[in-house]
Amino acid sequence: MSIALVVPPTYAPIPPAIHPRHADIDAQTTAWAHAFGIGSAGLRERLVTQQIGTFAARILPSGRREVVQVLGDFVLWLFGVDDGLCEEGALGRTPGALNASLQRLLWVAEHPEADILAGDPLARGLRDLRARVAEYGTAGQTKAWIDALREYFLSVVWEASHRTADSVPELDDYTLMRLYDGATTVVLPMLEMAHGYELRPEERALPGIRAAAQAASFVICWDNDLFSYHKEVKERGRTGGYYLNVIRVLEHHRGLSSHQALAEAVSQRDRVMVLFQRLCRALGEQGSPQLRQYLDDLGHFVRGSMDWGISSVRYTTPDDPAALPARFSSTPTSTGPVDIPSITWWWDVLDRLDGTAAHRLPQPATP
Ligand code: 3E9
Ligand code: MG
Ligand code: MG
Ligand code: MG
Ligand code: MG
Ligand code: MG
Repeated sequence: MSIALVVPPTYAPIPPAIHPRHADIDAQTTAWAHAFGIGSAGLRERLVTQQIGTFAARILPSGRREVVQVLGDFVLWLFGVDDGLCEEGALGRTPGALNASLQRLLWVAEHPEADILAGDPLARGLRDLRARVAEYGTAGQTKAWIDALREYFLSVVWEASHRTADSVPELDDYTLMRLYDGATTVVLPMLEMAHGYELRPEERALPGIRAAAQAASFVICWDNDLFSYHKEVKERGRTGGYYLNVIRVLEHHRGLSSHQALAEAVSQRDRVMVLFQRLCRALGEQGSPQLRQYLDDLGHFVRGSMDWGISSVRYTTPDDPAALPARFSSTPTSTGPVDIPSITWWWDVLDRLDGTAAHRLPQPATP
């Protein structure tokens, strides 16, 4: 029996917010899960208590109502895949077969006309989500969403290979995997759709914008690793004894105790949160209105994930409560770059943005 980890209040420079229709959105996500029969009956009964629609309402506090609903239903669907197929199911220990199943789902997302998986609840749910994404998004955003789904699927197969081998990836590989298998990148197109703008390709490709989006993903995923640690350790019975989060990675590869690993993970996420804020400030000063909206949306995604993470029964597990913070902190535990080779370029980008007074984002050509 391990000693319970007490997760401290983490640094939150972004204020909380929630969509005024959050209660309806949450109720409709529950109805959607039942209508499409997502997950086994047991998994579905758990998922519909976890306020996943409320989570969507926190991510998009001022988003278009219909798109917030798409996001709520989609996140529930993602948990149907992540919990049901990857973490609790037999496929999670057979990466090749998991990949085959996920590629079939991807085919449905890309070609909803295809006559496959007609009776499969996850495929039917995905067809519905695909139709709604195409209704509220542009063709470019629909493609971006499908491409992000492919990235997510690729990363969960990578994770399944570690589960199968009962291995723990090193921190740098874990980071690369986690920035996709946390499914944050599949949410990004919905931020745009919910506010009726579309980033220009040259804006999306800017190093600062890529770094800001990835930094947001990092904070969201590290926070999840802190807040879900108790659940993940506790659920080992359901997940065949395997779990993977940054605390386990730091314990395993650096020989840290769980308390030391927790402190190190908090320090990493605080450093990236500070970086995220600085990137947003530097980019926002010169960016287009849609770019400023995107940065604002990323901030709501980060803060909404924190507020949902400390309050959903998914993580609080009231029958055996997790020691989660009841509030957040206004100061970071540390600042400065995080020593993970794959991501140190984020700080180089910030230095360039801060150091280049004449820096200008590309503007649309004037006719
Ligand atoms: C997260 O990792 C798995 C995703 C499928 C969660 C779906 C949520 C989002 C798309 C928004 C991002 C929010 C996060 C990362 C919660 P993991 O560790 O399997 O999630 P768990 O809830 O089991 O800790
Ligand atoms: Mg997972
Ligand atoms: Mg999980
Ligand atoms: Mg459309
Ligand atoms: Mg987790
Ligand atoms: Mg706002």
